[in-house]
Amino acid sequence: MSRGIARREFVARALAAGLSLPAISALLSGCRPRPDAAAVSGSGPLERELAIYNWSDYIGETTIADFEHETGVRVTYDTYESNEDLIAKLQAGATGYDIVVPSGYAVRVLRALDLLQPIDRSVLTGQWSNLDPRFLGTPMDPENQYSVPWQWGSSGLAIRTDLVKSRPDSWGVLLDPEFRGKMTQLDDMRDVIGAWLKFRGHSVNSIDPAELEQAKADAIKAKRNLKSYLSAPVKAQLIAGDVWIAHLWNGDTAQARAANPAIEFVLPREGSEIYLDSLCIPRGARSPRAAHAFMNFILRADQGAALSRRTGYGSPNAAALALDASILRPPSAEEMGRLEYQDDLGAGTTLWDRVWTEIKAA
Ligand code: SPD
Repeated sequence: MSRGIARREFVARALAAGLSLPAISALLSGCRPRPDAAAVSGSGPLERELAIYNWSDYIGETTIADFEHETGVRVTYDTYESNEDLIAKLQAGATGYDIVVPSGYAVRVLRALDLLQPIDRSVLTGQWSNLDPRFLGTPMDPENQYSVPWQWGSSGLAIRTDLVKSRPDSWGVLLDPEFRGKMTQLDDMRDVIGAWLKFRGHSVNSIDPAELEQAKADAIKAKRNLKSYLSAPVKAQLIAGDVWIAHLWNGDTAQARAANPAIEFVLPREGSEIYLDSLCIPRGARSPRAAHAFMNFILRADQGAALSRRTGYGSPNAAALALDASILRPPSAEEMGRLEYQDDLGAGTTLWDRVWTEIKAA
């Protein structure tokens, strides 16, 4: 673990010094030529097992069973609750996974840490054209050498509208003692500090010390009103009425709303983050061909549609959207104007880690 943190610190400093990602990767690998520097071939007989590590509540109802049935590959499936959990696990040397699902900025971090391997696009061509070009070639992976778009989403406020009559539309409601003990925020450094930065009109990627100090003060003030920091598992408490207002992702809110229609998602007027989570193959994956087969499988219109129907998140698969009108549509131009993609914080990571530690300890 300490080796992993040292690598991350090294990458942060090297980025701050202006080194490129390939140069940093070469330094990290001791300039030895990597045996797997090129994409691992995705063609050939499939391995018998596939290990997937994904966010919780982020898979179609029958996605895994359908894939196993069609391919004969047996899937093992583990979940996590934040990009930082995923990064820490891979940094600590976890090698058992063939597919992971980081958000855009985390793809960049994992690439800089040399923890991903390139994908073999030559085996994905049949379904690749299903993807909406808006979700391809993002700054996080301009050539999509490492990532296949999975789902997009945003964070905001999930509100029990039957219990909260005032229709709040600002992050500032979390500072209101009227709802003390009935509110939560995500257990996620980027999302919590990002929300408080937005509240003050700043970027979710700010590394300005004064702006971060203000975000910390707001977060600590709000913390007095919070029941806890809780991510996807907060849904059960919203449904039960133990939590009235939760800082939550839109898709998880839609899942809760399916059980209780009084739960509504509000995108705060000050703005928020938007993210694209993608399928990636970690270095050392034991089943790269099965991983590519899974990528191909999910690029199908029917499977892409079934995925979004269950998760409530947006699909980057245009063919899936054409198939099912009930799937979440991309944000409107007005909403997009209030949304911002998270980016790798580079040299600012250390400062953010410290601010988050201080918020948690307050
Ligand atoms: N339950 C699925 C949640 C997926 C969230 N992904 C990205 C969050 C980025 N802040």
